[in-house]
Amino acid sequence: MENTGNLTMEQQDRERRLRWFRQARFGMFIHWGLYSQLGRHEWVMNRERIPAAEYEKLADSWKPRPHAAREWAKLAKEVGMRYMVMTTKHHEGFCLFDSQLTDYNAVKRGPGRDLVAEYVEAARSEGLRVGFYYSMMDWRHPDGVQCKRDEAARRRFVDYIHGQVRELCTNYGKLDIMWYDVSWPLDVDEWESAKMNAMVRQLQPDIIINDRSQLPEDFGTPEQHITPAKDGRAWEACMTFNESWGYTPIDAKFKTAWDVVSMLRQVAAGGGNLLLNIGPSPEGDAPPICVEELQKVGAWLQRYGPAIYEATDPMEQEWQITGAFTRKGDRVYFHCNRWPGSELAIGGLRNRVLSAHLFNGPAVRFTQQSDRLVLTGLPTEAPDPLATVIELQVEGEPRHVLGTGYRLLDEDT
Ligand code: JFZ
Repeated sequence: MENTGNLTMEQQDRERRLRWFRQARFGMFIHWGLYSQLGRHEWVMNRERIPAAEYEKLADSWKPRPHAAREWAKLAKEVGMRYMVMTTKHHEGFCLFDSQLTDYNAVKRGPGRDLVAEYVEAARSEGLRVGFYYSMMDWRHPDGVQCKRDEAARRRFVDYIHGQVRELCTNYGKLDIMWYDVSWPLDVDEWESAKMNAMVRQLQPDIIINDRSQLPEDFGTPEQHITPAKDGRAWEACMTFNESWGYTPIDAKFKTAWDVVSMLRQVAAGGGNLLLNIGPSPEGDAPPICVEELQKVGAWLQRYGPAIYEATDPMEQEWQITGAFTRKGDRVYFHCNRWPGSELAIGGLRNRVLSAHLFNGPAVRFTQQSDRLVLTGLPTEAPDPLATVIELQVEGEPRHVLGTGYRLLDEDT
C-alpha cells in the first residue's frame, strides 16, 4: 500500500513506520530462556506441571556463554535476514533483561548479565532491525491468574506488565518491533492495551507493534501457517524450524532449505514476511542443522533475491506441482522447485508471453497455444534444486487461472 494520496494521517504514519518492514521479507526469531536447559519445548513448565520451586532452580543453573547473540546476528545477516526478534520474557516469567520490577532476571540470577543488551548490540552491529518478543501471560507472577478474578490483583499485574514494557522501550535505545504474545487471561480493556501501546509509541515513535495485545495495531502474525492479510495490511508468518520454538533436540524433524525457500516464495507472493525461528541451546548454540540449511537459503537468495525481496505484486494464481509464481510488474517469476526435465509446461497463464529467461541467465525457447505455455531446451537437471527461477515477461495484468475442469466453464467450446 504505497499510495498515500487517500490515506488518513494515522494510516500515512503507519505506512511510514512499516516501510522497512514491507521490504524486509525475512527475519530471525529467537526463543531462548530457562526452558532451553530442559530441551523439551518452551512450554515444558506448563506441559509437565513442574513445581515452581523446582523450575526456579533453572534461574541459577543457566550459564550461557557471552555474546552468543553475535553468532546469531552474523548468521542472520549472512543468509539474507533483515531483522531479528528475541524473547525478552516468555510465559515462564524469567526476564532476559535487567528489570527493576523483579529479581527473576538474567542480571540478578545465573547468567549474571543482561542478555537482551547483548542481543541488541549484536543485531545492531550487523545492521539488523531489532524486535522484542514479550509474553503478557506470566506463569510465575503471583497475580498472573488471580488478575482475572480480583481487581487489586489485576491492577498489580497490569502495572507490572506495563512497567516492564516501559523498561524495554526505555533502556535499550531505538527499537523497531514490539512483538507481544499470548495475552491470556485478560481482555483488551482489562489489559489497558491501548494505554500500554500509546506509551510504547510515545517512547519509540518509529516502532511497529504486532496484533497480539488484542489490538490490531500495525501487522498480523499468522503462526505456523502462511495466510496473507487482506486489504494491504502488513503481515508476517512466524514458523518454527522443527515443531518447537525453544531448544528441543528430541524434536528432530527440521525443515530443509527447500522448505524455507518455498515459504519465502509464498510470503513474497502474498506481500508479507517470514519470521523463521531458531531455538538456541542453553549455552547459546544455534542448532547446527539450522545453520547448515539457512546457509543454503542464503546462497540461493544471493542468486535469486530480487524474485523474493522485490517481487511482491499481487497475482491471481493456482497450484502447479512444478512450482509457483511471484510477480513484479510485467515480470512473473516461476519458481520451479520440482524440475520436470528439459521441457516445462505451465497451464493457465492468461497472458501473452513476450520473453522467457532463466533468472539473470540465457533466454529459454517457448511455444504458447491458448493457456498452454511450453518451455523447451531446458537443462535436464535442475540448475538449482531448491528452486530454479524462470523470468517471463508478459503482456497485460498477469493471471494464472486453471479451474477444476479440463477447461474453464466459459471456455468449454
Ligand atoms: C505462542 C507461544 O505460546 C509459543 O511458545 C511461541 O512463543 C509462539 C511464537 O507464540 O504460541 C501461540 C500463540 C497463539 C496461538 C497458538 C500458539 N493461538 O492463538 O492459537
